[in-house]
Amino acid sequence: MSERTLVILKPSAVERGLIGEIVGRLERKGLRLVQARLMRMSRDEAERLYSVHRGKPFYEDLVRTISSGKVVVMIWEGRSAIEVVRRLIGSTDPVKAEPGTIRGDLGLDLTDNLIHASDSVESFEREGVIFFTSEELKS
Ligand code: FUP
Repeated sequence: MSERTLVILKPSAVERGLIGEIVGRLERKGLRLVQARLMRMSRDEAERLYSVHRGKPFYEDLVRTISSGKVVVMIWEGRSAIEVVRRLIGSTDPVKAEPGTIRGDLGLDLTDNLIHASDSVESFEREGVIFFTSEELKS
């Protein structure tokens, strides 16, 4: 079933010039880009995105890192898009991410692991509205 997912290229991916590489991988898989915005994430948006991690030792670093520079916030669509994107991205820790995945091939740092993607329909519904209007989420 076709579904949508939120993907965020973190500041390190943008600074390192990896937008084309990562977007290309998602496109070549057959996913369709339906929304994209190059923007600087506010502290408030970062806190909302990572609210489930509040209180954890890496929380401050996580919020600071993702709001430290420009990010690309996107919505991708396709068959089982949430699972497909998570598999293309690889494990949270780039040290453990399989070669062939985005984090496995291009990342090394744990907190600054290049990319974020929704891990469930519920996460997408919670995260999507932080960055896109209900109109943008549908069109
Ligand atoms: P993911 O969904 O793969 O991005 O992973 P999580 O939601 O579990 O974690 C969110 C972010 O917290 C990750 F991008 C990396 C960071 N993190 C740490 O810095 N240290 C940890 O021990 C776990 C996660």
